[in-house]
Amino acid sequence: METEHLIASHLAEWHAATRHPFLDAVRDGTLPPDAFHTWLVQDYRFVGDLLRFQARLLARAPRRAQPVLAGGLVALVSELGWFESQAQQRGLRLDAPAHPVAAAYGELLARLEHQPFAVGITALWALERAYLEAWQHAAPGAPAFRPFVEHWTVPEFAAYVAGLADAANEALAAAEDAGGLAEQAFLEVTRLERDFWQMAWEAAPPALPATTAASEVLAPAPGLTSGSGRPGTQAGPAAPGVMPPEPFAGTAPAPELAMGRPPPAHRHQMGLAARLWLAEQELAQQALEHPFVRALGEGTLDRERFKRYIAQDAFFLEAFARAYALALARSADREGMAAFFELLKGALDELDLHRGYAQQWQIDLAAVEPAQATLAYTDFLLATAALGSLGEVCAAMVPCMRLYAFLGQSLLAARGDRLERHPYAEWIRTYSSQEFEGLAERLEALLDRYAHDTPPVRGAYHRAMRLEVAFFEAAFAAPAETTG
Ligand code: MP5
Repeated sequence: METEHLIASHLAEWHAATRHPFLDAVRDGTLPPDAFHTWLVQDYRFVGDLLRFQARLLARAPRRAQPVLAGGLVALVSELGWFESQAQQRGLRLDAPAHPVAAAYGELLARLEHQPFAVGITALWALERAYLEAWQHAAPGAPAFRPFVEHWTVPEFAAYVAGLADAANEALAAAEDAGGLAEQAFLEVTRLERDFWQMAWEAAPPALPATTAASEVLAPAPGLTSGSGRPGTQAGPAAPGVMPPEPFAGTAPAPELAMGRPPPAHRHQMGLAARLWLAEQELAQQALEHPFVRALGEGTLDRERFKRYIAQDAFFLEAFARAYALALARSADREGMAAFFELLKGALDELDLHRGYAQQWQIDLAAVEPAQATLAYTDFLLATAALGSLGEVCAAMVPCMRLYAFLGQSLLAARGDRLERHPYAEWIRTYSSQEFEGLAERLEALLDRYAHDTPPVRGAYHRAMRLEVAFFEAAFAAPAETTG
């Protein structure tokens, strides 16, 4: 029996597995925080179980099924990291005990290890295909849930599911006597998929950190659903304490939870931008731990240093905007032009923010003398934009966006999403905002599109990362009295 035939023969069950009020609520933004949190925690556990299952399935896979299973396995490891950073950004913990439905799913996977390969690969295809269709059903998703919808609806994921179908069909054709067991496994998967949504939908309030209100846990950043350009400056709501209803099982969050959020990695085939960012985690951490950034996050940075930094940053941003303009001019297609146009507009908006700062903090932007570190960066950017390939230009520009999104999101998360009476709240809000994350992702998509994994591209990305750290270094080292 073929995979498509399995779905066609059990349409009602399939429908129940892939359509659920949970998914409707993801689409229209009405999903209760508890339901989302429960799903996130339990699905993280599930993916852990799936990883073990898939590793064992790969160990006994026929030669032709190895590539798709191995590729998926690598992606599952990064998916666990992605879950961790999504949870961290939302201030959610992932270490709750298994719900009976998640436990039952884990048991099914364990049982399948003792069944023919054809049965295991059919079950794997079914559960991935169910997720593809379920999240397609929720698309495009309310802004708070969009990263999740995208995660399971990108073309790479659909291609992965198609690859699993091929492997399952080949295995089923080769082992005809496994058909009955495969159909049974397919039905068990569909039932558990339905139960999984239902479990989350009916969730009792999950364990939350003591300082996080349920209403705050959904959005990675304030202003997320405002759709209003720059986030406002008003303080977030005071969070009433919510005590965990039961003791946490397992260990405290691992230290690597503080790692950079990988860009929306196409989990089943990590893009170049995602790989470049992962390769630069050391410099990303160096930037996050830099005394300038740390003091900025804690609100203890002295005003003169901040003013000086803003003045230099305004100078830098003008060059950055010009680099976008050069990239726009060199785009071979309308899509690229439109994307660079929007990014250019984002950079100009950011410059407006600096103009606002300049007024508020009495900085004369016209009188800014660029520092060495600033000139090193702008010269590099403009030279690359003028002479490099379009892929190299993207590689030179992405670090600025991705790093600042990372810094903004990390600094906000470190403060438990609260910025009342913080002198640099607006800076943190800007760079932790969904809008900024969207711009970073947009540029990363252009990098994935135009760049190849070549030494000049890697070199440009790495150089920009180093220049970013040097920029903070200069801002911190600058004598406080000589503000620009
Ligand atoms: C998947 C999932 C898809 N994450 N959770 C459930 C309950 N079913 C299917 O697996 P993957 O590997 O995350 O795409």
